[in-house]
Amino acid sequence: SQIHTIRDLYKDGVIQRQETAQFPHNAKLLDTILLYQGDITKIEADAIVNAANESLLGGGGVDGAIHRAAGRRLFEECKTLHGCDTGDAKITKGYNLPSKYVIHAVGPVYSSHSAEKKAKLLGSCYRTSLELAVEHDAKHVAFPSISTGVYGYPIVDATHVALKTVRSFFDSPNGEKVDNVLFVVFSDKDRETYEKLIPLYFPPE
Ligand code: AR6
Repeated sequence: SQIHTIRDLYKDGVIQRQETAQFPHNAKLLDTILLYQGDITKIEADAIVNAANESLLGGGGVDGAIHRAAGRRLFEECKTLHGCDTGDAKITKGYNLPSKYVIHAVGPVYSSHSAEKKAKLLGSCYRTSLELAVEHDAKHVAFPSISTGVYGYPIVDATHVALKTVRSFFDSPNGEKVDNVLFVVFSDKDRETYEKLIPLYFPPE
């Protein structure tokens, strides 16, 4: 498998770039969290999460890449949603993407909120996205690092929030309805951050 599980992290810690990635089947506990370095639009999951803005009408970064890869029909469906509040998420079909759904989550602009408020809003993006995944029976969900690009959230702080929120989701009653969460990172620095922090929230047995 080209996807790296926590078990792999403990083995060698080396993540290779791959053009496409697929979720492995029959995930066990340690395989619930996966890390992948590359382009999220190439991932075949049930749902990929988009780091969108309140308009839901596209932009740069991962949002631009997702809209380009999904095609015009994604934009047309997004127009019918009438935007989305920060900290919330809305779901669409995936159109030309390998994934069935796109969950459009709106992360906080780092400079616009108090420390406590922005962490709450970012956590809410992850939690709401996972609840939407459950409602649509999406069992394999891929997240980019929301808010850490244009929106300026420092990667270490944002990764703590992401991992803490996903961990509490897996510990909640709905947790068993999602098989895997794949964190998709672009840069080496982001990958190293996730490699370092994942074991804090998902320790080996
Ligand atoms: N696959 C995976 N990750 C990516 C990709 C990709 N194809 N492209 C970029 N990233 P950003 P934000 C990483 O700026 O901070 C947009 O204009 C990127 O390196 O995309 O939440 C929206 O419309 C970074 O680590 O999202 C909003 O206006 C991470 O994805 C605004 O930017 C998130 O960076 C949202 O800003």
